[in-house]
Amino acid sequence: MQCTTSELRQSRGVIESYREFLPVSDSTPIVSLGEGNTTLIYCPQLSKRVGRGCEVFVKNEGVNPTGSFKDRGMTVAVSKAMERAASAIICASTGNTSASAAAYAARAGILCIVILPTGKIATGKLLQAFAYGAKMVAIDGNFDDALGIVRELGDSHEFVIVNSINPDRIAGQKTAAFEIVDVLGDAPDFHLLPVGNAGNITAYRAGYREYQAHQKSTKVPAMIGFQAAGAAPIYYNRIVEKPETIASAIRIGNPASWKQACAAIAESHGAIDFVSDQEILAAQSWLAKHEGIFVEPASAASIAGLFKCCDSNEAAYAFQNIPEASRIVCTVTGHGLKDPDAITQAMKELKPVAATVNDVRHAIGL
Ligand code: AN7
Repeated sequence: MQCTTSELRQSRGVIESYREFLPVSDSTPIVSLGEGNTTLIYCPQLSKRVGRGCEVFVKNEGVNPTGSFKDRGMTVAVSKAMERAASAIICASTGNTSASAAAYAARAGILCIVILPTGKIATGKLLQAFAYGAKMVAIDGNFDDALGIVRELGDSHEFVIVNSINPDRIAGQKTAAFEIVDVLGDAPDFHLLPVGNAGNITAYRAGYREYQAHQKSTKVPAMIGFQAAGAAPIYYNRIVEKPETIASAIRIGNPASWKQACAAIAESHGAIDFVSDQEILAAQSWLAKHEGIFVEPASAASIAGLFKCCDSNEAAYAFQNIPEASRIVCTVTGHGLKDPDAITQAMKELKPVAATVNDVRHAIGL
Protein backbone atom coordinates (compact mmCIF):
# COMPACT_ATOMS: atom_id res chain seq x y z
CA MET A 1 0.00 0.00 0.00
CA GLN A 2 1.29 3.44 -0.89
CA CYS A 3 1.47 6.33 1.53
CA THR A 4 0.29 9.78 0.56
CA THR A 5 2.86 12.49 1.23
CA SER A 6 1.03 13.69 4.32
CA GLU A 7 0.96 10.17 5.75
CA LEU A 8 4.68 9.69 5.43
CA ARG A 9 6.35 9.61 8.78
CA GLN A 10 8.67 12.59 8.67
CA SER A 11 10.79 14.19 11.32
CA ARG A 12 8.75 17.18 12.43
CA GLY A 13 11.55 19.72 12.69
CA VAL A 14 12.07 22.12 15.56
CA ILE A 15 9.24 24.54 14.66
CA GLU A 16 6.52 21.88 14.74
CA SER A 17 8.04 20.36 17.88
CA TYR A 18 8.30 23.60 19.88
CA ARG A 19 5.89 25.95 18.11
CA GLU A 20 4.59 27.62 21.30
CA PHE A 21 8.12 28.74 22.23
CA LEU A 22 9.00 30.17 18.81
CA PRO A 23 8.14 33.43 17.03
CA VAL A 24 5.85 31.82 14.43
CA SER A 25 2.15 32.04 13.73
CA ASP A 26 -0.32 30.10 11.59
CA SER A 27 0.55 32.38 8.68
CA THR A 28 4.30 31.68 8.84
CA PRO A 29 5.32 29.40 5.96
CA ILE A 30 7.42 26.67 7.56
CA VAL A 31 10.69 25.88 5.80
CA SER A 32 12.10 22.74 7.41
CA LEU A 33 14.42 19.87 6.56
CA GLY A 34 13.48 17.85 9.64
CA GLU A 35 16.22 19.36 11.82
CA GLY A 36 16.59 18.83 15.57
CA ASN A 37 15.66 15.83 17.72
CA THR A 38 19.38 15.04 17.70
CA THR A 39 20.82 12.26 19.82
CA LEU A 40 21.88 12.87 23.40
CA ILE A 41 24.38 10.07 23.82
CA TYR A 42 25.49 8.73 27.21
CA CYS A 43 29.27 8.37 27.05
CA PRO A 44 30.65 5.71 29.40
CA GLN A 45 34.32 6.41 28.65
CA LEU A 46 33.97 10.14 29.16
CA SER A 47 32.02 9.49 32.36
CA LYS A 48 34.81 7.24 33.62
CA ARG A 49 37.36 9.91 32.78
CA VAL A 50 35.47 12.47 34.92
CA GLY A 51 34.87 9.95 37.73
CA ARG A 52 33.00 10.73 40.99
CA GLY A 53 29.91 8.94 39.66
CA CYS A 54 29.33 11.71 37.13
CA GLU A 55 27.38 11.06 33.94
CA VAL A 56 28.57 12.68 30.72
CA PHE A 57 26.28 13.01 27.71
CA VAL A 58 27.15 14.32 24.27
CA LYS A 59 24.52 16.30 22.35
CA ASN A 60 25.41 15.30 18.81
CA GLU A 61 24.42 18.21 16.59
CA GLY A 62 26.36 16.77 13.67
CA VAL A 63 23.33 14.62 12.83
CA ASN A 64 21.28 17.64 11.72
CA PRO A 65 20.35 17.83 7.99
CA THR A 66 23.41 19.85 6.95
CA GLY A 67 25.61 18.38 9.67
CA SER A 68 25.62 21.19 12.24
CA PHE A 69 23.55 22.94 14.92
CA LYS A 70 22.99 25.90 12.59
CA ASP A 71 19.96 24.16 11.04
CA ARG A 72 17.89 24.76 14.20
CA GLY A 73 18.19 28.51 13.85
CA MET A 74 18.05 28.50 10.07
CA THR A 75 14.61 26.86 9.87
CA VAL A 76 13.21 29.73 11.96
CA ALA A 77 15.21 32.50 10.24
CA VAL A 78 14.30 31.34 6.72
CA SER A 79 10.65 30.71 7.62
CA LYS A 80 10.44 34.27 9.00
CA ALA A 81 12.22 35.62 5.92
CA MET A 82 9.56 33.94 3.76
CA GLU A 83 6.85 35.48 5.93
CA ARG A 84 8.41 38.87 5.13
CA ALA A 85 8.39 37.94 1.44
CA ALA A 86 12.19 38.28 1.17
CA SER A 87 13.68 37.17 -2.12
CA ALA A 88 17.16 36.47 -0.72
CA ILE A 89 19.07 35.82 2.49
CA ILE A 90 22.64 36.86 3.21
CA CYS A 91 25.26 35.74 5.72
CA ALA A 92 28.92 35.92 6.65
CA SER A 93 30.31 32.57 7.67
CA THR A 94 33.17 30.47 8.88
CA GLY A 95 31.44 27.65 6.96
CA ASN A 96 28.54 26.02 8.77
CA THR A 97 26.17 28.98 8.68
CA SER A 98 26.66 29.20 4.92
CA ALA A 99 26.06 25.47 4.40
CA SER A 100 22.86 25.66 6.41
CA ALA A 101 21.64 28.95 4.93
CA ALA A 102 22.25 27.65 1.41
CA ALA A 103 20.25 24.47 2.07
CA TYR A 104 17.25 26.23 3.62
CA ALA A 105 17.26 28.89 0.89
CA ALA A 106 17.22 26.11 -1.72
CA ARG A 107 14.30 24.51 0.10
CA ALA A 108 12.46 27.86 0.17
CA GLY A 109 13.28 28.65 -3.46
CA ILE A 110 15.11 31.90 -2.69
CA LEU A 111 18.66 33.12 -3.25
CA CYS A 112 21.39 32.70 -0.63
CA ILE A 113 24.37 35.08 -0.67
CA VAL A 114 27.46 34.06 1.30
CA ILE A 115 30.38 36.33 2.25
CA LEU A 116 33.31 34.29 3.50
CA PRO A 117 36.96 34.62 4.51
CA THR A 118 38.99 33.28 1.61
CA GLY A 119 41.02 30.11 2.21
CA LYS A 120 39.68 29.58 5.72
CA ILE A 121 36.57 27.50 5.13
CA ALA A 122 36.76 23.73 5.71
CA THR A 123 36.46 21.79 2.45
CA GLY A 124 33.20 19.99 3.23
CA LYS A 125 31.35 23.16 4.22
CA LEU A 126 32.45 25.07 1.14
CA LEU A 127 31.40 22.16 -0.99
CA GLN A 128 27.96 22.08 0.65
CA ALA A 129 27.26 25.76 -0.05
CA PHE A 130 28.17 25.28 -3.72
CA ALA A 131 26.08 22.12 -3.95
CA TYR A 132 22.99 23.94 -2.62
CA GLY A 133 23.54 26.71 -5.19
CA ALA A 134 24.50 29.70 -3.04
CA LYS A 135 26.02 32.85 -4.52
CA MET A 136 29.50 32.84 -3.01
CA VAL A 137 31.73 35.89 -2.45
CA ALA A 138 35.19 35.33 -0.92
CA ILE A 139 36.93 38.32 0.66
CA ASP A 140 40.55 39.01 1.56
CA GLY A 141 39.73 39.26 5.24
CA ASN A 142 38.56 37.20 8.18
CA PHE A 143 35.07 36.34 9.49
CA ASP A 144 34.83 39.56 11.50
CA ASP A 145 35.47 41.59 8.31
CA ALA A 146 32.84 39.55 6.46
CA LEU A 147 30.23 40.10 9.18
CA GLY A 148 31.03 43.83 9.15
CA ILE A 149 30.22 43.95 5.42
CA VAL A 150 27.00 41.98 5.90
CA ARG A 151 25.92 44.36 8.68
CA GLU A 152 26.60 47.35 6.42
CA LEU A 153 24.66 45.86 3.54
CA GLY A 154 21.90 45.62 6.10
CA ASP A 155 18.61 43.92 6.60
CA SER A 156 16.10 44.98 3.96
CA HIS A 157 13.06 43.80 2.10
CA GLU A 158 15.55 42.72 -0.54
CA PHE A 159 17.50 40.37 1.69
CA VAL A 160 17.41 39.20 5.28
CA ILE A 161 20.58 38.70 7.34
CA VAL A 162 20.64 35.16 8.73
CA ASN A 163 23.70 35.40 10.98
CA SER A 164 23.02 34.96 14.68
CA ILE A 165 22.55 38.75 15.04
CA ASN A 166 19.11 37.82 13.69
CA PRO A 167 17.09 36.92 16.83
CA ASP A 168 15.13 34.26 14.90
CA ARG A 169 18.37 32.26 14.71
CA ILE A 170 18.83 32.32 18.48
CA ALA A 171 15.16 31.42 18.98
CA GLY A 172 15.56 28.30 16.86
CA GLN A 173 18.83 27.26 18.45
CA LYS A 174 17.41 27.36 21.98
CA THR A 175 15.40 24.21 21.13
CA ALA A 176 18.56 22.16 21.75
CA ALA A 177 18.25 23.02 25.46
CA PHE A 178 14.57 22.01 25.39
CA GLU A 179 15.44 18.64 23.89
CA ILE A 180 18.09 17.96 26.53
CA VAL A 181 15.65 18.68 29.36
CA ASP A 182 12.94 16.63 27.65
CA VAL A 183 15.27 13.62 27.54
CA LEU A 184 16.95 13.96 30.95
CA GLY A 185 13.80 15.03 32.82
CA ASP A 186 15.62 18.12 34.13
CA ALA A 187 18.47 20.40 33.12
CA PRO A 188 21.98 18.98 33.63
CA ASP A 189 24.34 20.46 36.24
CA PHE A 190 26.97 21.57 33.72
CA HIS A 191 26.78 22.39 30.05
CA LEU A 192 30.02 22.66 28.05
CA LEU A 193 30.18 24.03 24.52
CA PRO A 194 32.49 25.66 21.98
CA VAL A 195 32.21 29.43 21.59
CA GLY A 196 32.86 31.40 18.40
CA ASN A 197 30.44 34.20 17.63
CA ALA A 198 28.71 33.29 20.93
CA GLY A 199 25.25 32.82 19.42
CA ASN A 200 24.89 29.24 20.63
CA ILE A 201 25.77 29.87 24.27
CA THR A 202 23.26 32.74 24.17
CA ALA A 203 20.63 30.42 22.72
CA TYR A 204 21.19 27.64 25.27
CA ARG A 205 20.88 30.14 28.08
CA ALA A 206 17.58 31.40 26.64
CA GLY A 207 16.28 27.84 26.25
CA TYR A 208 17.21 26.69 29.75
CA ARG A 209 15.76 29.84 31.32
CA GLU A 210 12.54 29.58 29.39
CA TYR A 211 12.03 25.94 30.32
CA GLN A 212 12.70 26.74 33.97
CA ALA A 213 10.15 29.58 33.84
CA HIS A 214 7.62 27.08 32.47
CA GLN A 215 8.41 24.65 35.33
CA LYS A 216 9.74 22.11 32.88
CA SER A 217 13.06 22.08 34.75
CA THR A 218 14.26 23.06 38.21
CA LYS A 219 17.57 24.68 37.32
CA VAL A 220 19.83 26.24 34.72
CA PRO A 221 23.18 24.45 34.27
CA ALA A 222 26.50 26.18 34.81
CA MET A 223 27.37 27.22 31.26
CA ILE A 224 31.06 26.66 30.46
CA GLY A 225 32.25 27.96 27.10
CA PHE A 226 35.53 27.12 25.36
CA GLN A 227 37.28 29.26 22.78
CA ALA A 228 40.37 28.31 20.79
CA ALA A 229 43.58 29.65 22.37
CA GLY A 230 44.38 31.82 19.33
CA ALA A 231 40.83 33.16 19.11
CA ALA A 232 39.78 33.78 22.71
CA PRO A 233 38.52 37.38 22.89
CA ILE A 234 35.98 36.72 25.64
CA TYR A 235 38.55 34.96 27.85
CA TYR A 236 41.10 37.78 27.41
CA ASN A 237 38.38 40.43 27.43
CA ARG A 238 39.73 42.11 24.31
CA ILE A 239 39.18 41.93 20.55
CA VAL A 240 41.63 39.60 18.80
CA GLU A 241 42.58 41.35 15.54
CA LYS A 242 44.11 38.30 13.88
CA PRO A 243 42.42 35.21 15.29
CA GLU A 244 44.16 31.92 14.43
CA THR A 245 43.17 28.33 15.09
CA ILE A 246 42.94 25.03 13.28
CA ALA A 247 39.28 25.00 14.37
CA SER A 248 38.28 27.35 11.53
CA ALA A 249 34.61 27.40 12.59
CA ILE A 250 35.51 29.35 15.74
CA ARG A 251 38.23 31.52 14.22
CA ILE A 252 36.45 34.68 15.40
CA GLY A 253 38.06 37.68 17.13
CA ASN A 254 35.09 39.91 17.88
CA PRO A 255 31.98 37.83 18.71
CA ALA A 256 28.62 39.41 17.91
CA SER A 257 26.96 38.04 21.06
CA TRP A 258 29.89 38.84 23.38
CA LYS A 259 27.81 40.59 26.06
CA GLN A 260 25.13 37.90 26.03
CA ALA A 261 27.79 35.21 26.45
CA CYS A 262 29.20 37.01 29.49
CA ALA A 263 25.70 37.30 30.94
CA ALA A 264 25.02 33.59 30.39
CA ILE A 265 28.27 32.67 32.12
CA ALA A 266 27.88 35.07 35.06
CA GLU A 267 24.25 34.29 35.71
CA SER A 268 24.73 30.51 35.63
CA HIS A 269 27.94 30.59 37.70
CA GLY A 270 29.70 29.16 34.70
CA ALA A 271 33.03 30.06 33.12
CA ILE A 272 34.86 30.86 29.91
CA ASP A 273 38.17 29.20 29.12
CA PHE A 274 40.34 28.34 26.14
CA VAL A 275 41.85 25.17 24.70
CA SER A 276 44.92 24.87 22.46
CA ASP A 277 44.79 23.51 18.90
CA GLN A 278 46.76 20.51 20.10
CA GLU A 279 44.19 19.81 22.83
CA ILE A 280 41.37 20.22 20.30
CA LEU A 281 42.87 17.69 17.87
CA ALA A 282 43.65 15.24 20.67
CA ALA A 283 40.06 15.48 21.94
CA GLN A 284 38.66 15.03 18.41
CA SER A 285 40.69 11.86 17.98
CA TRP A 286 39.88 10.57 21.49
CA LEU A 287 36.11 11.04 21.04
CA ALA A 288 36.13 9.21 17.70
CA LYS A 289 38.26 6.33 19.01
CA HIS A 290 36.65 5.89 22.45
CA GLU A 291 33.01 6.81 21.93
CA GLY A 292 32.55 6.40 18.17
CA ILE A 293 31.58 10.04 17.64
CA PHE A 294 33.45 11.88 14.88
CA VAL A 295 33.19 15.65 15.15
CA GLU A 296 34.87 18.59 13.48
CA PRO A 297 37.74 20.31 15.35
CA ALA A 298 35.67 23.28 16.61
CA SER A 299 33.17 20.85 18.13
CA ALA A 300 35.93 18.99 19.93
CA ALA A 301 36.63 22.18 21.91
CA SER A 302 33.89 21.18 24.37
CA ILE A 303 35.50 17.76 24.88
CA ALA A 304 39.01 19.27 25.14
CA GLY A 305 37.50 21.64 27.69
CA LEU A 306 36.06 18.75 29.67
CA PHE A 307 39.50 17.12 29.80
CA LYS A 308 41.04 20.40 30.89
CA CYS A 309 38.47 20.69 33.67
CA CYS A 310 39.32 17.15 34.81
CA ASP A 311 43.08 17.35 34.55
CA SER A 312 44.00 20.81 35.73
CA ASN A 313 43.42 22.74 38.89
CA GLU A 314 43.76 25.94 36.94
CA ALA A 315 40.94 25.26 34.50
CA ALA A 316 37.96 27.56 34.57
CA TYR A 317 36.10 25.00 36.62
CA ALA A 318 38.23 22.23 38.06
CA PHE A 319 36.07 19.12 38.07
CA GLN A 320 37.92 17.62 41.00
CA ASN A 321 35.63 19.72 43.15
CA ILE A 322 32.30 19.10 41.51
CA PRO A 323 29.53 17.36 43.43
CA GLU A 324 29.37 13.57 43.03
CA ALA A 325 26.96 12.21 40.43
CA SER A 326 26.78 15.50 38.54
CA ARG A 327 25.25 15.40 35.09
CA ILE A 328 27.36 16.99 32.39
CA VAL A 329 26.29 17.68 28.80
CA CYS A 330 28.83 18.56 26.10
CA THR A 331 27.49 19.91 22.84
CA VAL A 332 29.40 18.80 19.77
CA THR A 333 28.32 21.24 17.10
CA GLY A 334 29.31 19.81 13.71
CA HIS A 335 30.08 16.55 11.90
CA GLY A 336 33.66 15.41 11.43
CA LEU A 337 33.30 14.84 7.69
CA LYS A 338 32.93 18.58 7.13
CA ASP A 339 36.58 19.23 7.85
CA PRO A 340 38.63 16.23 6.73
CA ASP A 341 41.93 18.04 6.23
CA ALA A 342 43.30 17.37 9.73
CA ILE A 343 42.79 13.61 9.33
CA THR A 344 43.98 13.07 5.76
CA GLN A 345 47.66 12.99 6.74
CA ALA A 346 47.16 9.60 8.42
CA MET A 347 45.38 8.35 5.31
CA LYS A 348 48.33 9.22 3.10
CA GLU A 349 50.44 6.72 5.03
CA LEU A 350 48.14 3.91 3.89
CA LYS A 351 50.13 1.98 1.28
CA PRO A 352 48.61 -0.93 -0.68
CA VAL A 353 49.94 -4.47 -0.21
CA ALA A 354 49.69 -7.45 -2.57
CA ALA A 355 46.18 -8.95 -2.84
CA THR A 356 46.99 -12.18 -1.01
CA VAL A 357 45.71 -13.49 2.31
CA ASN A 358 49.29 -13.75 3.55
CA ASP A 359 50.18 -10.16 2.73
CA VAL A 360 46.95 -8.92 4.30
CA ARG A 361 47.56 -11.01 7.46
CA HIS A 362 51.03 -9.51 7.66
CA ALA A 363 49.67 -5.96 7.18
CA ILE A 364 47.12 -6.49 9.97
CA GLY A 365 49.98 -7.62 12.19
CA LEU A 366 48.76 -11.21 12.70
C1 AN7 B 1 30.99 23.68 14.37
O1 AN7 B 1 29.31 29.18 10.50
O2 AN7 B 1 30.12 31.22 13.13
O3 AN7 B 1 29.48 30.59 19.26
O4 AN7 B 1 29.72 31.30 10.47
O5 AN7 B 1 30.43 26.12 13.04
O6 AN7 B 1 27.30 30.25 18.07
O7 AN7 B 1 29.26 31.17 16.85
C2 AN7 B 1 30.11 28.87 13.13
C3 AN7 B 1 30.27 28.67 14.46
C4 AN7 B 1 30.89 26.12 17.07
C5 AN7 B 1 30.51 28.51 17.31
N1 AN7 B 1 31.01 25.00 16.39
O8 AN7 B 1 29.18 28.81 17.58
C6 AN7 B 1 29.64 30.23 11.07
C7 AN7 B 1 29.97 30.18 12.51
C8 AN7 B 1 30.85 24.98 15.05
C9 AN7 B 1 30.58 26.18 14.37
C10 AN7 B 1 30.62 27.32 16.46
C11 AN7 B 1 30.48 27.38 15.08
P1 AN7 B 1 28.77 30.30 17.97
